[in-house]
Amino acid sequence: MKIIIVDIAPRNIKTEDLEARMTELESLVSTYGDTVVVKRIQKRDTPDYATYVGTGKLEEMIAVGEELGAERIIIGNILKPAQIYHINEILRERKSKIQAWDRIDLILKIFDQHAHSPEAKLQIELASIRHMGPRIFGMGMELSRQGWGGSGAMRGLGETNTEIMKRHLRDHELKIIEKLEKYAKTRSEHRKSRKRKNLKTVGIVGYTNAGKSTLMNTLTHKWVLAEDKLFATLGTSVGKMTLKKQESWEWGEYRGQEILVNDTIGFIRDLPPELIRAFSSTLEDSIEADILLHVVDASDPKVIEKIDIVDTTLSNIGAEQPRIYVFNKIDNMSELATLMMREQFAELNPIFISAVSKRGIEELKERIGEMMG
Ligand SMILES: Nc1nc2c(ncn2[C@@H]2O[C@H](COP(=O)(O)OP(=O)(O)OP(=O)(O)O)[C@@H](O)[C@H]2O)c(=O)[nH]1
Ligand SMILES: [Mg+2]
Repeated sequence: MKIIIVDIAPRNIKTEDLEARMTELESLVSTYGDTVVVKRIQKRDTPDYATYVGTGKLEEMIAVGEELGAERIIIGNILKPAQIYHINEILRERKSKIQAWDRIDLILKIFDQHAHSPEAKLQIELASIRHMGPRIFGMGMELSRQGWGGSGAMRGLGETNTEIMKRHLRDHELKIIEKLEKYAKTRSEHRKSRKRKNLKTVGIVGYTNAGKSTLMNTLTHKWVLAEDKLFATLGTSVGKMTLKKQESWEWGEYRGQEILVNDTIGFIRDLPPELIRAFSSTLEDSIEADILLHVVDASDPKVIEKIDIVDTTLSNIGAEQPRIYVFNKIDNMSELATLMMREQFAELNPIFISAVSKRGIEELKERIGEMMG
């Protein structure tokens, strides 16, 4: 499908930041299997109250998009319910076949496309209800404000329908939460039983596309899907790794120790907290791991920002255990660039690896062994 993407940016934004944001939005679009045909950024410091992007700009883009056969316009941020409503109104009035999504709609669709387990599907359904719900309530307000449905008795009808829809959504949400709680319970029982067996666990976390699943495969010789897509992983998978037998007596008691490794969903900037919370049972496995490997794509120009987003998300979901910063994809970088990064990020004490070429993997395993000890 052909897509229009549009966003606004403050007038003083750095060009590289702007490019990184648009590139990420484009990657999301192509991950979903679509193609960007029109791409625009409007420089303005505050979003338009009614349509986020200025209405004139919006109409102009829609016209260009229509000529090119676009079928969807995606706004690169989370919109207020009234804004998405107004944009869709404009499209309806034009009898356009274009449909409007915001960035969260797109992320949820990708989640949906990649979710395989019943648990992941439920989590996405919950997240969608939380994202879409306010739009329905917002629309109800809009309807009654504009006096749609006539006057008197009919006016009340619009509001009553909203009430019914609200209640229906809430009931549905509760049912999903109940089902998810069962999965969460099973997970917690599994964790307890692992604890009884004294099995230690490592959780792999990081920004989407950092190479978490590739690292999981390298460490555990498992075959988890790893690909150049955002949110390739949505569920969790567990594998076992064995720490190499070491001559060193210092951590000799962990000789040949088996450790469980957990791979899970990645993070991305600007995810609303209620959406992250929908994935809590999946994320709990990581939160409860003995240590975390925070995988970073070291070859990414936005590395600092992405580390910060992941660390902030982790602290928001209550993950506090010791972590190892794993700077991945060094095969993509020059020796000099890696050396400079070592200095720049010295206080994080990172380990530099390539999950693909397997450079640095032994050092990583040693560090894991030391930390488990
Ligand atoms: N050059 C290079 N590419 C890598 C390395 N590790 C992973 N990749 C590539 O990066 C892309 C993403 O890898 P994944 O392992 O799927 O990343 P992920 O963090 O699990 O991503 P999501 O599950 O989508 O959040 C794939 O195309 C990998 O082949 C590495 O060490 N070097
Ligand atoms: Mg993955």
